[in-house]
Amino acid sequence: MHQLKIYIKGVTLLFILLLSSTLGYSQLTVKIGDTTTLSVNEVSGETYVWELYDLVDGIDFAKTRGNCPTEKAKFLNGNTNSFVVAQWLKPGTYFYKVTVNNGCSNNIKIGKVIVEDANIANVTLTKKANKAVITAVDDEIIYTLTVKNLGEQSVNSLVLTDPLTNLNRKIASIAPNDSVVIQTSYYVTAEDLSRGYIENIATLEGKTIVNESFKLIGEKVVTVAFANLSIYKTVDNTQPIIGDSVQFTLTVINNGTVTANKVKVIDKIPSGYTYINDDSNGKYSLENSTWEVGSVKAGESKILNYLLRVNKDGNYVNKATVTYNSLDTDTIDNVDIQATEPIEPITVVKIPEIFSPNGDGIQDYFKIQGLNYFPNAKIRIYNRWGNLVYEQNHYGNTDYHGIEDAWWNGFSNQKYLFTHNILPPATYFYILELNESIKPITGSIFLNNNTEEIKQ
Ligand SMILES: [Ca+2]
Ligand SMILES: [Ca+2]
Repeated sequence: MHQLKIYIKGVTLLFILLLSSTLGYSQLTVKIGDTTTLSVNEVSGETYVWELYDLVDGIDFAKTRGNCPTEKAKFLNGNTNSFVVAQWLKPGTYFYKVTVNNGCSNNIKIGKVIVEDANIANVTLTKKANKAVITAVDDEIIYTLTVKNLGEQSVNSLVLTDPLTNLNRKIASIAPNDSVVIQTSYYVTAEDLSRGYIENIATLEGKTIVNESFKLIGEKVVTVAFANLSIYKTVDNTQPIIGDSVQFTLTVINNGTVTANKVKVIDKIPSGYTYINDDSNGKYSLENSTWEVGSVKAGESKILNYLLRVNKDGNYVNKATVTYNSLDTDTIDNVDIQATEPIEPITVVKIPEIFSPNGDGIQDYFKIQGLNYFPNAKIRIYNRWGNLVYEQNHYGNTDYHGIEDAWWNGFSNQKYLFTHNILPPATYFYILELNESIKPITGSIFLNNNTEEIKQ
């Protein structure tokens, strides 16, 4: 027979306990969520009944059945063995009692358990996106979801859902101070672009070790931004000579705040020109009339030069349009037009009818105005009997021949006619080829050494 005093909430209770010498009194301090194995020595033929109490004021343990609700504390694997596993679900002071029956009499043992509060459900869910801004349909956003257990107990039966990315992931358990990282991705749609943002909400649902449900929201908003491309088209000569070449220059500029990807310029060469070459290293496709520019960062510009021959007729208005794989904030500047007004060669080439190679500084050479447009011009000059007296490639090209020798000075340069004298005054006949694509110009030039007779 033992007398035991147990102090609860300042009230002294006196119990008369009937205990065998093998059973003793004990006191435990545990944390909420903990499980505790309780046991007595097992003796063959004995039966055991364990009970839990949370209200003990004035009760007689020997006569009162366990009164603890299961939401506060419970046995996990039954209560009729020599050992049991108790789980403590709410803070407070509890008692357990085991009644041992040896076939003749009951012996009971009482124990006290103080359950302290603990941080059991400190779970966080964070969501990050690999980009803050998306710019185009099919952009991929990778979301990283991190679930952390900052509490002191495991959390269990977690379900993480992220409807936008079709994520539905079960996580069995996360131990204290542990975390789980899950990545999920999403491809941008046209609807997202027109909305201007993408809001992605993930939800984490789970249970604490004491079976309390919790729910967390992880949110991430990605905004939409568009590039602003513009194109400028220039030409090095707005009044080219037919048959000559002109260089067009395309400049694409991104005036937006984000990179434009898959930038393309459509530039169909109109019928008034024939393509010669370009400096894009193959990025301009004549067949598709397309310059594949690629990516253009904010503030960046890309340039293409291409050379065209001016045809005798056709459309000389040359248009270029720039696009990329998303919307442009301002499409007015995405098109530019550049035209030329080609000139007939004959209108720039002015051929005199007379020259006087007498060294007086006036009309001493057979100079042809406008030949600077035709650096590859060829001339052949014949006398009245059809004999070739002078022939020159790059005629009038002072860069090629120098000032002295660029023009005919009245001497023959044909060996069989070579003399130290100027050819006799007469009418000579020329054939002038400006370039390969223009019909040769024929005419006559009067060589006159008599200054008096030269009329301006
Ligand atoms: Ca634009
Ligand atoms: Ca002269």
